[in-house]
Amino acid sequence: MATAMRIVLGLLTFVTLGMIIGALVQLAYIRKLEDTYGTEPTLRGLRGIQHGVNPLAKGISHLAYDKEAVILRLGYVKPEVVSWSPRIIVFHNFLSTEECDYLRGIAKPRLKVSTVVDAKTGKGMKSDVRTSSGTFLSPDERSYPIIQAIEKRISVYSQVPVQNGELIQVLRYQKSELYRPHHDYFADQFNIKAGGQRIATMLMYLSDNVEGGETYFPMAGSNECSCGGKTVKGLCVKPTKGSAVLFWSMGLDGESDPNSLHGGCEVLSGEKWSATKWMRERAIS
Ligand code: PD2
Ligand code: ZN
Repeated sequence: MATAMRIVLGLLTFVTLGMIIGALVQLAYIRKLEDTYGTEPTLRGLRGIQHGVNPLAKGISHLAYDKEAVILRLGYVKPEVVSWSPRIIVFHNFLSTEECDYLRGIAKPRLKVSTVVDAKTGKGMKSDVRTSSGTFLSPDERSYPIIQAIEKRISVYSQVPVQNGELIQVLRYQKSELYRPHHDYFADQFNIKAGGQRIATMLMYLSDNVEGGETYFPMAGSNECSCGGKTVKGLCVKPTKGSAVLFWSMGLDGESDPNSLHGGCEVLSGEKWSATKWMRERAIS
């Protein structure tokens, strides 16, 4: 009898220990997965999206376990070269919905009427060249994981190091607001002191349901397109939430490219939100 009891107790101990070890192994595995993605809500959100909605995810399910692939949105971002001279490329699905809403959310409480740079002083001044409202992200915000992911993505797809990028500027255009055609490169010496000339711009669209508000390149080809409801010659990129347009202010010859002239067409209805990353020749100290 005593022997039978000992056998039963031994078996019970064995089963209980097995269950405890199994649970610990499972916990460690979940922990490891969390570490791979980061534990921030953003990356968790990205993981969810990576698994679910996009049919491409079926063929690339292994990417959902690769942090780098999540940051770069591999399998989602779709590049489309729309012009070679000036050099313009549209990246469809560049930002997730969550990233767009996050950028708008942090910018909204501190929007101010946009300014243009005074060539003599380098200071911002109000102008009818640009009637939007906007704000720059702060240097501190650059350390947030979601912003770091966006900045890394911009640098990889543009091949311009993160350190050469200015702080992201978030813009809001309401009905009848616009940004008249201009060059992003500087015409003065003052502004190029730190980091040199602006060489490229990544413009990311953060909202949908906008009528008008296209980004317009008058020197890109001779097709016709609609800019703020008017038919114009050139290339117009529609603001679609999550997509981005990268254009180069510098030609392949290394000189500023006057054909990179571009503007933000008048918004006819809805609110257009965008985020701009200007990139320089060198690291900005
Ligand atoms: O928001 C735009 O569409 C736009 C158009 C032209 C933004 C800029 N330029 C810019 O930020 O340089
Ligand atoms: Zn511009």
